[in-house]
Amino acid sequence: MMLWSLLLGSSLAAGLGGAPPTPTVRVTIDSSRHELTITSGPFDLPNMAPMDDHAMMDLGMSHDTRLQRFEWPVNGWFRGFRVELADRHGRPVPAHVMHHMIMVNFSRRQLLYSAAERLMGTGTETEEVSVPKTIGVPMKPGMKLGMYIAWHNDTGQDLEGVYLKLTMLWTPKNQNPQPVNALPIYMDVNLTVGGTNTFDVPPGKSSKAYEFTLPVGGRLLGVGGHMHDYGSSVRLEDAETGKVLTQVKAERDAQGKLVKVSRKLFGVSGDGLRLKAKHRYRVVGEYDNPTGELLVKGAMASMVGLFVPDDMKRWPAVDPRDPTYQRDLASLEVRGAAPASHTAHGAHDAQDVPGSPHTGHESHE
Ligand SMILES: [Cu+2]
Repeated sequence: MMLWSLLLGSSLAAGLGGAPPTPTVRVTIDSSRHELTITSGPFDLPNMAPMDDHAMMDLGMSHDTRLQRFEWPVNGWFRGFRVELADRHGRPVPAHVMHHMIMVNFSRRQLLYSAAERLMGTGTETEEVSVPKTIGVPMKPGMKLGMYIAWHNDTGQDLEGVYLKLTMLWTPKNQNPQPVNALPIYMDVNLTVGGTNTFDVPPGKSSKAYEFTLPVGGRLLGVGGHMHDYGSSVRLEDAETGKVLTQVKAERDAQGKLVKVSRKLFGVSGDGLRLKAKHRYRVVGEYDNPTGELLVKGAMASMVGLFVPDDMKRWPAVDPRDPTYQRDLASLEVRGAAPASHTAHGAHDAQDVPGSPHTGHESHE
């Protein structure tokens, strides 16, 4: 609380000079409440046009900040977060000004991909998220994290010296019984690590699929999905039997545009959805495009969830020399680096959709 007001005070002073502020990130620990506070800013956010016009997305009306790095400081399990925004006068800023925020954990690999873990992602719709204390994402001091934010200020006024305050809840190492290790899992139908995950959608019904195996078995506790307009569903299948294991469905309006994507919870205390090691699975995205036109790079389809591995020791290690992993790092490094990068993305209109998680692989900006 104290730090928060100090930071606001110093930004007020710095903001008067006219030069754009240099955002920094600070981490404070509240050991009694088991909360970390990540304070990022100040950011000057000029007012922008509303983003209901999809064409504006193409023009890069919102875009990512550069990656801000910090180290996770405590031993325990990450179990939730909340986000608050304030301007340089300490006045609350509407939460939707933060379009999305992605947290990357460079110290751990993703289960499916040779890419850094996306520890969390949040969009305009999620201000507060937590899981029961019986589960959590295992974290160690010194883990290298990085975050980036996409702002979209459509409040009608320029905002100066905006700070994002992210509170991360953790469960301490000495909790008894210890939480079950639950890690993010990301399954995309068309991801090129370090590149893009968009694909073309022909008129009518179509689908796109990606097959994978897991190096360690475990259970899925719940899943959500991400699709764009005209998406119908994302499902997970047993690729060896063809059996559908779970799916999330799009709620669409009369024109087929995405309203929201459903979620599935398998119960944190139950067995969840069991997935076996070295067994072939398939994630499949279904589209039904009524426009009669090919939508070039118009689609994404992915499923995200929490996965409890049977053996944490068999979680694949980061291989810093792997070219795929290096491409992922390079793509993160250039985020927000050059204004020119804001011209190269496809139309995107799904990130305001509730239940549409952000994974940090999208070229959404
Ligand atoms: Cu997308």
